[in-house]
Amino acid sequence: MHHLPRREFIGQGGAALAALAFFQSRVAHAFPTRAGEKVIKWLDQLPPNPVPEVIKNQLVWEDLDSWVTPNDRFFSIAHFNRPVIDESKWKLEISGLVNKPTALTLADIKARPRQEVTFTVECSGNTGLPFFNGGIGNARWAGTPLAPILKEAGVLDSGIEVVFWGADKGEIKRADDVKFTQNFARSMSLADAMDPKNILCYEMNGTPLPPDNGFPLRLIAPGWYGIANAKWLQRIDVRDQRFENRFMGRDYVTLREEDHNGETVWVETSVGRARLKSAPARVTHISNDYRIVGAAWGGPIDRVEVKVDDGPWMRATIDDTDKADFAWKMWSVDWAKPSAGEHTVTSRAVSTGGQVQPAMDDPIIAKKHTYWESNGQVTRHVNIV
Ligand SMILES: Nc1nc2c(c(=O)[nH]1)N[C@H]1C(S)=C(S)[C@@H](COP(=O)(O)O)O[C@H]1N2
Ligand SMILES: [Mo]
Repeated sequence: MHHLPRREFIGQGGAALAALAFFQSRVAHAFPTRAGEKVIKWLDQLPPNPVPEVIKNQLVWEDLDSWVTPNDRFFSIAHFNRPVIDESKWKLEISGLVNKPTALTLADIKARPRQEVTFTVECSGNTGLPFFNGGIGNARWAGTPLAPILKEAGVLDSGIEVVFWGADKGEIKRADDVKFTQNFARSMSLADAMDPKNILCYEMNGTPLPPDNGFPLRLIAPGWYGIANAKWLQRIDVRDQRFENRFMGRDYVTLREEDHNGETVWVETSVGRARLKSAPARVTHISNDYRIVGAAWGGPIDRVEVKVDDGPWMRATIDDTDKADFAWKMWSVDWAKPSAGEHTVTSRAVSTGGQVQPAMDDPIIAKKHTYWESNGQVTRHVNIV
């Protein structure tokens, strides 16, 4: 069932091949590597993953050598099962508060206008848990815009919320002990759902979506944390109330202590848009020439600064070959004559609006009591011999 797009691709002949060559050359050029360099493993390697069915294929930062993450190296998260969907039996239902409820086949969706976006997806739990720092990847996603589909279905005036239902399901046990089976779902306000950047996505880096990444169809919502990008879509449901299931109102809820006029206010919010972040990816060297390479994402990046131990912040060079608003930027900084022994490496991103990625002891991180939205500065440990 995965043949059709490939045939279409070949059918487009020379233009497609030229596009592929361009794509590959961009991938090759968009990463700060040096011929003959050696990569030094971080000392702080992750402990074993206690939830191997939920989190698969974490990015190994030291292996990061391309701007686009190849599909076979892309992480995946499944909170329930990992459905294997038969495309010939599958349809996307548009239901709820719409004038014309419909069901679209994959062919219907592929016949609609194509839109692509290079977008870095990060799980909002990434770097918030000791066994999880590779919940991130950058891919070129292709699909069709969501907004015209909702428009054509005719959202009623009472519709304020759009729920994206997946085919995966599992057992829910609430704090009040009520138990039931429920499909994965995430929602957005109608205004957020209508953003022209949102696509119903069927392609990842030029191939049909891999099963683990949502085949046959997923939402791609550029600028949002991973959880919003619902996979294995089977129904889009318009409603007249805010939707508060597990993944909107219980999990993926951030709890923070905020200050309001000198008083502490505890606030719970549903995880939404991505936050400004960066991380060191790896330290490389050619004999005594050391370099720190990393990535920055989650907002329009103005600059990245890097600190070794308690030294001064050093300005990194940003690789600007690839202009994509929602994709990570690679950066590098030369590390002159590190002394032998253990060192820490920390990075921070600064947005074009002057926002600085918070330190771990910044109140916005230090007074956060859940692991979601962990965009605090990432510190890695390295031993120089
Ligand atoms: N249907 C469904 N969609 C889902 C999930 C899921 O468990 N089921 N996990 C979400 C989470 S938590 C993340 S971080 C992203 C990860 O996308 P990926 O698995 O393609 O990397 O998918 C999101 N979409
Ligand atoms: Mo996630």
